[in-house]
Amino acid sequence: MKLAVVGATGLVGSEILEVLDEHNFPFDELLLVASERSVGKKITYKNNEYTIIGLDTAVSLKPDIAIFSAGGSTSLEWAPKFAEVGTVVIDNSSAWRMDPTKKLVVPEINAKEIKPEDKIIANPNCSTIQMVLALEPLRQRYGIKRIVVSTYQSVTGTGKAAVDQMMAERAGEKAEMVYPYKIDMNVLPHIDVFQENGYTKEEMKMINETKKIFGDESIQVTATTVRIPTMGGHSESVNVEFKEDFDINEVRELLSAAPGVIVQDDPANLLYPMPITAHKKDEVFVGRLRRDHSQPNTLNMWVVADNLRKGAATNAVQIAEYFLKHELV
Ligand code: A2P
Ligand code: 11C
Repeated sequence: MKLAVVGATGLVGSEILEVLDEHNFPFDELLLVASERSVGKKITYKNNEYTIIGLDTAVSLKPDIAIFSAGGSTSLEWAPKFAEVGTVVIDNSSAWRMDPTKKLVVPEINAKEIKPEDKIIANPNCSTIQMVLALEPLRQRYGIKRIVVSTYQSVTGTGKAAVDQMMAERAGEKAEMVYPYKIDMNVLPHIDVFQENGYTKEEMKMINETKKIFGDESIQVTATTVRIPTMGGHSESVNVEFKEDFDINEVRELLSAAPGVIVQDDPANLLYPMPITAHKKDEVFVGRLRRDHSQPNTLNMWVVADNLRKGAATNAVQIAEYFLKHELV
């Protein structure tokens, strides 16, 4: 089993290495791949020293699985080259997500759709993954009509340079600007680029990816995505209208039994999900469960997950584990 991590020097790449270690992912050989700027640099991982290699070299070594997290343009250009030599590519970028020939996978929801001939699998956007995972058990039971989501997203979603901007601002130092405005002590109602329809690309990802993962174009979704000066994970206020009415205790039971979901909902004891407690955890945390009394069949929930974990690295590693478990590589 030869595994490549493309973008190994980045925030998601480093998280992938951590998750592989924690999950005892069984590889015989590990290829760490980054841009030409990093080729030749050394990384110590699990007491072994690895030399960063470039994409050309990595393709020539024909890994069985390559987990990509090096941006959309790298994926668009290189994922097909890996697929051509027989590598299964699990891609964290948005490059292939809405391609009708590619599967968009959250393993707990739709891994069964994966076929042996699938060579490029798309990992959804972080803010989409945590929302759909928390909604899936409720969708199965009550059916979903409409979702209204507002997000509070960590700077880690943008990458290393954004974390550096926030920390420099916090330290009163001159910051390299990644965002159009200061991010520390501020809130930006703006993630990714604005589209002609007035929504940002991040908002449209949440809308389109949710329908694709649930395999249901009839679900109505609207989103406002917001960057806040925090690090441990993304938070989301989710208002969901079901087709059928629900019982709030049953909602709690369904969520408590759902794989990968942890209910933290005890307001009397001030227990609710927060990025600081979700940080470095693989699960999605759900709390503030309460009926929306302003219309029938509608629930409010607060959903938090480490965006670099279940939102990116963990989900990708779980897809790789699915391929191994089902002998698809
Ligand atoms: P490098 O460190 O050599 O620039 P982040 O999102 O945290 O900034 O990380 C991006 C990751 O993607 C890094 O590992 C980065 O490598 C890698 N990367 C960026 N551009 C390319 C490219 N053209 N080819 C391969 N890897 C790339
Ligand atoms: C953010 N969701 O928090 C973005 C990061 O499509 O994979 C991930 C972008 C993507 O900024």
